[in-house]
Amino acid sequence: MPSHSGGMPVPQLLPCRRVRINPDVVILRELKRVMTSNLRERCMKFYNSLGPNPQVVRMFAAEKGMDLDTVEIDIMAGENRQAQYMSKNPAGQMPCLELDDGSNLSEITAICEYLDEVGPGASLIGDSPEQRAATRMWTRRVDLNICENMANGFRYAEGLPLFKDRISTIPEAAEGLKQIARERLGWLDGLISGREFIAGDSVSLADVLLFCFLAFGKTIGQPYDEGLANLHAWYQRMETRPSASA
Ligand SMILES: N[C@@H](CCC(=O)N[C@@H](CS)C(=O)NCC(=O)O)C(=O)O
Repeated sequence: MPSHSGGMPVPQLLPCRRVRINPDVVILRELKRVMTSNLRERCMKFYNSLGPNPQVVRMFAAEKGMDLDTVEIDIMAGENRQAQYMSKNPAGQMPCLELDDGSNLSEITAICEYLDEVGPGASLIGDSPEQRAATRMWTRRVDLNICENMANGFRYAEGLPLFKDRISTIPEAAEGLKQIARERLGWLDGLISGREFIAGDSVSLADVLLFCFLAFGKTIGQPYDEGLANLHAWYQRMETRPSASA
């Protein structure tokens, strides 16, 4: 065996022997993880509909290389507000992920975190506590400052005919909410200067979330300002990803 010690005495590895990992065990463990994730993928049922929220999960799953079994729900006809669907998601909102044990998960960031853990492929949340915390910080910034304001701006204005009998609406708040979303996009534009992705060096949940809402914004009279150079370049990069059409 060649020595890499440069003539120095090789230290005894005795204490480490107890934790040394057998490569066969590692391979078996990885095989088990992949097989389990494939099984989960097969059994899970994704309740899908129109709108940016389900799109976030579809795009996230596509980034992970997951193909979800999908059930379509007609939100225009209010199917999501009827007892059968509300027994899965009492908020009456789309989407929802039925797990293989029959339980249901809603709220898109929670669904994406779940898929990240059980699915194959690289993590879009992070591989270390620091990366995961950074992704969650940026995701929450994007969600609370931009997506939520855009969504409520829509629900209280263009979406009012659909939402007025479903939720409490505040039509007089619509323009202000849209204005806040625009301001926060300007703030984000400065923060992502020199970055390829919002939360770090690789694509994350924060990117998927914002991309889907900005794409939606273009269709509902809330296009982002293409003069925000960093944001616009980032959006154009995101648009070229195969997952963007999921
Ligand atoms: N906070 C929810 C938001 C879900 C949401 O607003 N979904 C929209 C579709 S994009 C919806 O269900 N709209 C129809 C309705 O509320 O009746 C989540 O994270 O899943």
